[in-house]
Amino acid sequence: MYWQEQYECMAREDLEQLQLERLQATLYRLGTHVPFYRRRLQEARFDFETVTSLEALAALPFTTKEDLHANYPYGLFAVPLRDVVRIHSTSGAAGMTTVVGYTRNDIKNWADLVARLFRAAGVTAEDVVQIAHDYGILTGGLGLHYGAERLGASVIPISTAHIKRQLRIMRDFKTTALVCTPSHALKLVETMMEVGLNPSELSLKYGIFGAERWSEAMRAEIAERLGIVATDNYGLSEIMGPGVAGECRECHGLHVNEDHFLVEILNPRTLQPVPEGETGELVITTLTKEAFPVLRYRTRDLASFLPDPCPCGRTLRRISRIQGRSDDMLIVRGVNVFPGQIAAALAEINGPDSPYLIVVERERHEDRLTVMVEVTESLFFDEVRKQWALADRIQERLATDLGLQVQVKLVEEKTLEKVEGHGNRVLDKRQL
Ligand code: DLL
Repeated sequence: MYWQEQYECMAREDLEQLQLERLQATLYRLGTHVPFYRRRLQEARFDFETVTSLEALAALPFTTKEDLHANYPYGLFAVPLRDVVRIHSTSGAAGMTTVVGYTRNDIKNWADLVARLFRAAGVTAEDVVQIAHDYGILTGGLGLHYGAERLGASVIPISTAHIKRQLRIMRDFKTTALVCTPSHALKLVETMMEVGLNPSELSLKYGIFGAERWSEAMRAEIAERLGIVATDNYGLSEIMGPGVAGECRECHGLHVNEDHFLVEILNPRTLQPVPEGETGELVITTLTKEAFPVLRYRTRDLASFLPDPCPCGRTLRRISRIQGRSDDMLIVRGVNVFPGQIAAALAEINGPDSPYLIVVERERHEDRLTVMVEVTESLFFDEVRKQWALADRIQERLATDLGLQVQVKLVEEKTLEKVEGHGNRVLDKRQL
């Protein structure tokens, strides 16, 4: 049931010693190889000699998404590109994209950490693992793929398209583990009903779900309708991708891979630790990353620590499910979307002050993002062709910037004032 028992079940004292040594090495790497961090550490009057315990972390500077953007694309890499064997990225226009790199050793560690989460969920080398995350520049597909292969499972890299084909393959290839977002799993269940495929015709035993927020109610529904054990796993590209934390078969909290990541939970306003068990923002420091180490990265994801110990025997601390965000990021079909990206594109195309509203809905388990844009009276009553051309331009631009198909609806001036929830320009109608 373990993949790397010596680390997953390590005595706390030994783990903390290992973390300290790895933190020292990471700080050295950052301070000597990355000018941005050298400056930050100098500004904080940091002295390597003072890092004699993990408490030293509290005095170190934070890293934010804005820092990553300001150093686009390679400014925060700690090794020359010749040592980088993989590059991933999040969606976004140039300057709003996060670019991350991996050395060969980073890829090896990543595969092991993902193998841990598969193993913790019950998956073994005997299993047939079908991965329905996007196999592209995002970290989900390839990250999970390498981990499942490392475990020795038979991996089907089905990716996200052609839902009926996914089902046929799942039945014919006798898939035992389904890996995707929770909403994609529900979409599969619904399509099964439509095409008359009975879950008993499948060989599924495990569902390994992550990349977006979900609830216990969703877990119960997926588990029951597919007859599987459904576990949650969490990760983010800035830190590594999937494999940062994952649930064991207790299905009660996600074990953080603490030998590779140092996690703090802080009050997002005061940036001080929250009292034990309370919810705050996850702040993560990488301990082994070579190409793209990060110091105290503010993830903006909200969670709490769960009390020790876990009956599974792992000593790695657990966090709760992700309960929300401390910023306005949305996740739409597994893709991170910042309302600011949409605002910037609209400002360029339709003028800086044009009112808009972003509406996110989940219909038949599929997310839909619609951007409503107010246009001047003259255009609204003008030729339909001109309206279409504008809507097309916005749609194309957003598809490029976000990596996501978006619906664009042009509306008459002053329409949006009347829409409920307009205050923050985002109306998220999904019930999670
Ligand atoms: O979503 C990595 C991943 C892929 C994790 C596949 C698990 C499975 P990003 O695209 O950088 O990376 O998005 C990271 O997604 O900051 C969270 O807000 C959210 N997120 C990821 N996993 C979970 C989860 C991948 N289990 C952002 N529950 C993170 C809730 C999640 N939110």
